[in-house]
Amino acid sequence: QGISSQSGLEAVIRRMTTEARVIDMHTHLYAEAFSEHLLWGIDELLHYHYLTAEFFRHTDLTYDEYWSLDSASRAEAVWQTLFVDRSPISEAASGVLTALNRLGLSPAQYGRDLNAYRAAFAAKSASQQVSDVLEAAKVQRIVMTNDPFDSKERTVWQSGSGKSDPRFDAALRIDKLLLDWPAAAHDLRGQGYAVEDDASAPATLQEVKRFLQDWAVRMDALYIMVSLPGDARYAAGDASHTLTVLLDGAVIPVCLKLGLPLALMIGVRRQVNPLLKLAGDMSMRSDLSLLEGIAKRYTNLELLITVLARENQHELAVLSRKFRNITLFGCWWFLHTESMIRELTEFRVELLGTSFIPQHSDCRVLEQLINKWEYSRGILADILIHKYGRLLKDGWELTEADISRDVEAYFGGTFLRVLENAKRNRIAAP
Ligand code: REL
Ligand code: ZN
Repeated sequence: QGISSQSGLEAVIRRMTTEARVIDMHTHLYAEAFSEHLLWGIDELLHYHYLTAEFFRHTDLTYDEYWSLDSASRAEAVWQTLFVDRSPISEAASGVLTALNRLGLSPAQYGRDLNAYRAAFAAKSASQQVSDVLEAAKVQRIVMTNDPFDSKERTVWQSGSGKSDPRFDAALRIDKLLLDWPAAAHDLRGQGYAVEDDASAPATLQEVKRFLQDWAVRMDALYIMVSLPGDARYAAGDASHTLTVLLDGAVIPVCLKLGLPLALMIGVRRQVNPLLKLAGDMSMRSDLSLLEGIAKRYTNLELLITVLARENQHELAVLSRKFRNITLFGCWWFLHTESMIRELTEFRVELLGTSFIPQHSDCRVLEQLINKWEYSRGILADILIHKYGRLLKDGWELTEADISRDVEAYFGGTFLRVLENAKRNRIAAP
């Protein structure tokens, strides 16, 4: 159906962006089979690490006092400090209210009594909540973060129940392998892989490949992922540089052999304040020559890339124009705020059209899917209304089918295409 007016255009874009069923290509959510890995409910929402950091800006508690509290008392402390004693206007705090409201727990009705919300959550089972939240957030598939160095997670995979819920896909996460080789080597030996301390030994690289391949296949992983500090380097030809040796000698060959993209999340500075635990990580500017070096050398390797520093965003969008094997994704972590999503998405559309993945949620608590996706849909809609509006003004005939195709690409199609490209590029590797 043709679209002839700006108001008609606006209505179509709002409807389509609101209704599109999303593939969330990076989260820290888990299927029920992973039991305690799946975080959900009001208490988890409240002591999410984004809110922990905000809580400490106000509380008089010491770090030790807070960490010695049990989960329920932490949630109460955060609720009192950020929601009762002050207004929850930060992105992370207001998001909790959006999620509650969309789940039918309107603060207008439930007020400021935490126990009222708790009572409503207590009536739910995990499996019911997974279904209800996916429905409310209109998310069709979720990609987990699956760590073969986590012994509890390994047990789930080894028991064969890791793939029991088709709504959850796996991603093989290998931070420990690439960033802490001595500890990873120790772990690998424990898992039956004969690796030496010298990562560059050919027999060791062979075993690392076997490890990666075993896990990627067991998990049926959609991609292999690592998050890197901003100063990580790619030092082609330097046999003493462990990160490069492992990438060239094991990780990238396995990606190419199995037809899997390599996902790099670049620009995290871990544990700037260790007293904050999980909330203690920070962003840092990245040297994107690592990405350039890899993209240039491995033209058949599909790269899914996000960077954490605002300062690197424009550069990454431009670099993506230079390498068809780079697909930029998401507004990560401290960039997952209304103003940053707007800024980043606008110039990404301008520089990359529909050839990028505007958002992933990075949720750690199930219900966050609702608020994180709602904001992103709305902002993308605002931007598209403006961009398509220009086309309309210039006489370009637009149909609902055009818009539906593009919206689908943004909410999952482009990601699936990257997966297909990677499969097509598969090469016979030793
Ligand atoms: O996957 C990652 O490395 C990060 O997204 C996480 O470490 C981070 O804590 C996450 O909660 C951010 O949104
Ligand atoms: Zn993450």
